[in-house]
Amino acid sequence: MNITVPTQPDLVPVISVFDWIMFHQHLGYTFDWQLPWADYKAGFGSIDADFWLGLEKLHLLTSSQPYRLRVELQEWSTNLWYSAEYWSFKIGDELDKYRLGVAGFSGDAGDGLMWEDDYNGDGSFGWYNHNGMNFSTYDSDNDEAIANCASGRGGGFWYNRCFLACLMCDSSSNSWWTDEVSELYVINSRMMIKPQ
Ligand SMILES: [Ca+2]
Repeated sequence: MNITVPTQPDLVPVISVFDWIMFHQHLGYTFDWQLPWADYKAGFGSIDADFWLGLEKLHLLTSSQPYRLRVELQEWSTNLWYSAEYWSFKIGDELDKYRLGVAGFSGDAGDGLMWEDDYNGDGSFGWYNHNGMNFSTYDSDNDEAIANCASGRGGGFWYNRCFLACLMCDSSSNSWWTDEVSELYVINSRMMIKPQ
């Protein structure tokens, strides 16, 4: 199907499933997600393979009306699929480094994007909370760490200091870790949005 993105002249081809518009697809570990800011902004890949719709389109869509987020993940060792949904999903503009805003979690994958706990047991509360984080790429460091989180992980994401979830990373970092479910190493994933 094709969708209209506010202020954009051309129809945008996407895959939709039950009115969920797929904006991310990560299949296996062959695609190189280590791409620059300009590519994550504009989008890349193919809708029937590894795919990223683009941060600017996500911003324009999610600022035009309220959207939900659905994340589907396949764990590499068990091949089991898990899902996470957020009732609210909004992406800021480029001046705000396409900041991630999610709320209202449900699903059996666990809440990988809003991690508030002290994962290391050393007072590092909130270091891995992706909600409210800027987007970062290897050439645009907007994360909360001294180093550039994207440089060593193989792709862009809404890194904090740095991450327990990344769905655009290489095989060693592509993951969705939560405190509700055991650590998921992700081989295949999709992210989708749908109007509320
Ligand atoms: Ca940094």
